[in-house]
Amino acid sequence: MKNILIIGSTGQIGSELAMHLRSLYGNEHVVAGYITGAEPKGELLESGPSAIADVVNAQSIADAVKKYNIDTIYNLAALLSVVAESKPRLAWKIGIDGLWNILEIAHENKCAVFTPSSIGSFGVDTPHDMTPQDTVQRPRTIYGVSKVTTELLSDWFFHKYGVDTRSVRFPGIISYVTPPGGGTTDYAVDIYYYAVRGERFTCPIKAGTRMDMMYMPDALHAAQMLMEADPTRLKHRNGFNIAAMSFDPEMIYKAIKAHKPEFEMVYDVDPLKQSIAESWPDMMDDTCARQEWDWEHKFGLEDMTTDMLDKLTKKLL
Ligand code: AKB
Repeated sequence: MKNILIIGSTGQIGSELAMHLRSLYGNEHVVAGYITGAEPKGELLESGPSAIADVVNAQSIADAVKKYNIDTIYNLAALLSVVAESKPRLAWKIGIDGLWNILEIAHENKCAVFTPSSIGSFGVDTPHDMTPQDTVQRPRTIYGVSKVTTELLSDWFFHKYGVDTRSVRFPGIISYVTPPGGGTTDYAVDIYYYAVRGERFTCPIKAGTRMDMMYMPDALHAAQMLMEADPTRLKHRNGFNIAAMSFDPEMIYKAIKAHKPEFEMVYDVDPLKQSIAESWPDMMDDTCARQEWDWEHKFGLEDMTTDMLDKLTKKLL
């Protein structure tokens, strides 16, 4: 039986991944790791164990791993792209020094480790259309630099010490549960909140700027599927391109307007977000994930929009 530690369990992905994995492996087998000031609450707190697991405090992670006999770590600690640009040293400390701590503990305790990479690991020189699995990765953001390093360091621990490291390059993740904070793709979450509240949305990304996006249930499924994949089939490890949908602001606006004809969107482009968005793929080629571990997405823009509007209406109104 798996015993899982989720680092960053109160964040955007962590909070839902913890509940998803608890429903699959049993509540007592999934420990919600948190840092002081971001303690689990409500269902996450009540449904299973939780422990302090701060990536910059290696001892706290080692203690949680030993106490709960952990064999799998999902490492979701990171600053997102926009906020990382204003706090580059902190982004590195959490993303890379923190990852090093986790990988050493994983080596000592024979744990498998999932650490997400991102579309942010690509840059302006990368082919943007059907971005290949193996291609140029020369990002110019600190977020991107740390994601490329995440992939390489995870590979190194696998080749050097046999640590079972795996990762995916997540697109922008859209969910109605825990809002993201400080990302370039956040607009694609925010727009639904404005639509449901009946407010006009000001979009910080230019019309025509496409990025890969994914609905949260697919993202959770991808992480779990990859960690369960047969290792003998994996030609790649860190990190797999995974894709579900690609759209620009006009396309998501139209998808929402089909449900809410009165909804309005205007533009006030944020130069930092725009330059980051333009450096990222329009659409990744995820053939390797589909071939090596049978990755399949379920949600496209239309069905995600129907579900988001429905769930957010219940949540907000
Ligand atoms: C961000 O926008 O920073 C993240 C990402 C795509 O990695 N959502």
